[in-house]
Amino acid sequence: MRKIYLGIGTNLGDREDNLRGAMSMIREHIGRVIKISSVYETEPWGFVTENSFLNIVTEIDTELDPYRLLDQALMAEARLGRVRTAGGYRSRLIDIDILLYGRKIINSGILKIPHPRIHERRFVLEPLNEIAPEIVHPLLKKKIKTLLEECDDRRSVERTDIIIEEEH
Ligand code: PH2
Ligand code: MG
Ligand code: MG
Repeated sequence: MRKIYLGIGTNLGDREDNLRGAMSMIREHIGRVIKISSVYETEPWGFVTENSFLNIVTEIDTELDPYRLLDQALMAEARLGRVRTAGGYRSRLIDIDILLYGRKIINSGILKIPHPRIHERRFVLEPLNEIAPEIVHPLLKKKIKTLLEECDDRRSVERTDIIIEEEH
């Protein structure tokens, strides 16, 4: 059983509904949900669009190995209606990214763990810091709270009152 962190983002359609759909796919196909961050309204990073994002980070216990996990994340995105096109970043209904998989490091053509841009993105670091400030990035060897302090991304990241799931 491994502790993993997934980053989830959406900037098209009913964004709250997309986040709820992603969490229910994760429960069904990926593992046990341990923690979910608040929902953050975030400015697009790396491309220009009118549509701002909602982002969350979730901690999961999974029995899937990293490649099975990747398959399941891609399948969940597809079932939630995501259509992938070639080229740069595009607006999307849902994106489910593997941020961390225990302390594992993987650097293959199709899978890079930790996610290579965690430390450059406030839309990832703010929610991750909310649920896991003390975990150490296995390559950068720094705590998430330190990466957040050192992050120079100044795009807006605002915590919202949106409830994705009631406590249970
Ligand atoms: N995802 C991207 C590119 N840019 N910007 C925000 N605010 N949130 C995202 O989830 C996001 C992004 C690529 O996956
Ligand atoms: Mg992404
Ligand atoms: Mg992705």
